[in-house]
Amino acid sequence: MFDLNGDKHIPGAARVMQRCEQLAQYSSMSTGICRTYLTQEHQQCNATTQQWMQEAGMKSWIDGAGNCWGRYASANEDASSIILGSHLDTVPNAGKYDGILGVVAAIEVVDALHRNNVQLPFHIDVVGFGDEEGTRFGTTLLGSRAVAGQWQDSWFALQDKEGMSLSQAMESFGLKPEKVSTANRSGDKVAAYLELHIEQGPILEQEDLAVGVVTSIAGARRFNFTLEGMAGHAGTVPMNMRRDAMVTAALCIAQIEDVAKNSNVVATVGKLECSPGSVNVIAGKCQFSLDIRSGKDSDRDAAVKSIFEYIEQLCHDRDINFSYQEIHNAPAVECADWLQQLTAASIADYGLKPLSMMSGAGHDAMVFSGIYPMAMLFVRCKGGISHHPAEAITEADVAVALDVFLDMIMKFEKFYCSDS
Ligand code: HGY
Ligand code: MN
Ligand code: MN
Repeated sequence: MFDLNGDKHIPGAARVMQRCEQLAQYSSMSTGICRTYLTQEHQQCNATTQQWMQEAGMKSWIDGAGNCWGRYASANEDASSIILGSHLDTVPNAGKYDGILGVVAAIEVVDALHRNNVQLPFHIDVVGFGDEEGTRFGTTLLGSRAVAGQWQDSWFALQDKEGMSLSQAMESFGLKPEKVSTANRSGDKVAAYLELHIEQGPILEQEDLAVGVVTSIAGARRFNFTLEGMAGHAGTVPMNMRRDAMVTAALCIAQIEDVAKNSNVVATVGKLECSPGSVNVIAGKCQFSLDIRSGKDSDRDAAVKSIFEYIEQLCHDRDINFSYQEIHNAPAVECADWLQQLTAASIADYGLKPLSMMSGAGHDAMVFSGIYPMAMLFVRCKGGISHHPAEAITEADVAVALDVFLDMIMKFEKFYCSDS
């Protein structure tokens, strides 16, 4: 393990827990947590995060996409950076730790370096991405994709449920849409991107381990489907003459579950809207979402093909018009071997079994695959619950994760040189 002038442990776990509580207050919900991209809650969260970064000895700035950065500079101005990142936005009615823990823990690690006046051959850049979940505008990973140089100008026209466009939201946040490309760091000297994140699954708890090594991140595809039949009087239209969009959607959704249960994928229909939405009117229109993922893109794409074949045939048979929009498509990615070894070495030096696992959840780290070497450190969460207010971690596990994460930074150069 690292040795910061004999300081074997970072005292910051309690402060990390308290700071996650504090950021949870920045929410658009009166009870519950919802913080979405380019909102006033995002603004408040950035301001507090910047203050903590500055207190930890970092220079801090907001980039052209609204991401919050801090740099703990190396004495060597020309040094490469190690980026420690995760996201500050949430899903609706979220837990306190998905994304947020990774940003707050990274600041705590830098604070330990700063307090012990540790000089590194690398800059440490901490980033809190403004949008990973895609809650407000539907398309995900907007913040990290801006940094990766993958911003698409077509996104400016995306609208939230109030009809505000992404470009209008950027302007109201104080950003200039035409300057979003200034967030692009894909050409910078970056030695690695590392992300500490809750597991959002049950494995570490089952194995009674505080932390784990991530091998790969599942590839996800997301769709919005629209089925259009014919609204009609619930009392007078005979059953064999109906073009009922709701029943057709229900059959599709049941089939999606059946395909997923018999494939190497997970599939979720999380959103369903039908209209006109009256008890005595046959539903003329139904819209629903599909999120489908796998560790193997070919398995995922085969399942998508099977689902589409079923829906197209069913809609033909029931005289329903079927249309769709694919709103997200990210391939499964592998974490860099040498960074997995670094992570495992720090976990082992802490005296724990380094357990490796795939991430079924998507993360900002996946955006940087092929751009920077990337890796993730998972932290146990209670019952594997996430995207839910019951999301929970322990201060003891955070203490372990902080020590391991700091140790990874202290060991980094040895592993980096061995790979380059
Ligand atoms: O959906 C996901 O996997 C991530 O939490 N955005
Ligand atoms: Mn999430
Ligand atoms: Mn997340």
